[in-house]
Amino acid sequence: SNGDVAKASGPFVPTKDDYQKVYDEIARLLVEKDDYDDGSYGPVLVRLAWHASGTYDKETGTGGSNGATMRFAPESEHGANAGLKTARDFLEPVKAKFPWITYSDLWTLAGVTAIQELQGPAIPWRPGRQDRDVSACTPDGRLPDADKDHKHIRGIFGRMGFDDREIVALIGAHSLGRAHADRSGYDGPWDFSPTVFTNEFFRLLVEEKWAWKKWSGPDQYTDKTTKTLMMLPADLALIKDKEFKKHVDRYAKDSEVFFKEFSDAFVKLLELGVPFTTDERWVLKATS
Ligand code: ZEM
Repeated sequence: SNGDVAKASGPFVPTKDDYQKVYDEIARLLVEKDDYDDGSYGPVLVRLAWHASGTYDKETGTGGSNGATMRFAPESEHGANAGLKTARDFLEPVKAKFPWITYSDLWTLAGVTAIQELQGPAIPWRPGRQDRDVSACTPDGRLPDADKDHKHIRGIFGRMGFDDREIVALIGAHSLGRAHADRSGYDGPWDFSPTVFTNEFFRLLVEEKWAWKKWSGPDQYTDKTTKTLMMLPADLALIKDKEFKKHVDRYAKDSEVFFKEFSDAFVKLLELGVPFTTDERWVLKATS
């Protein structure tokens, strides 16, 4: 009938099921492509979602996940984004299979997928981001430096609109992944299970003794017990600052509280500056 023709030729409006298919494809590739780093692209996908979103400036409304401007130089060349091409390239086959999804939605959804598949908290997510062109690239310097203190951290995250509690919760993502000498210059994982989302980052931060690593690379800390783990100067700022430390202690003690507060803060991070047209968020189903 004519009705069917009109329906078939109308604009494709993806549903929750369509986004679940994208989620499932990312999850499938995470398992299939396990010959990378500690066995998962998950951590670098989380970092991509964070660096795509963490450029937000609440005063000007610029930056944030809406736009996916890290596709373009100069943003792709910013020092902070070194190594994230790995994550963007990982997602290209997904974009090819589901061309209707914007890069901005795909990159944030990939961060959500990675956290859930690596046994982290449920992260409610919604689509609606639009890709923008090179003119929307953000200036360098909006992401935090690893060699700075609590004042720098509060300044950077305050510009996005985060308070102390949210800042500490978010940096708990360092439970995942590692630093790479050929990317940031730093080297090593923060904990013993870099492909499982846990509160171990916080537990180790307070329970382990951290000493300067003796090496020719940038100043970083190593654990006195095994000398196999690392902390950035910015990570140590979370226990040197009294207000930050309160939250580190809470999260070290209680994984459930950390999971809940991380989820809330990560949802907020991924939505900074996005002109959504829907209030509804979905928790897409994890594979296990
Ligand atoms: Zn990170 N991060 N980050 N971070 N990050 C690295 C790696 C990862 C800081 C930082 O300088 C660095 C948040 C906050 C902050 C992840 C997630 C999140 C690395 C190592 C550095 C240097 C990069 C490399 O060499 O590959 C600083 C200074 C931060 C705040 C003060 C927040 C917030 C995050 C998410 C919510 C993740 C998952 C990684 C691991 C990436 C990987 O490839 O394994």
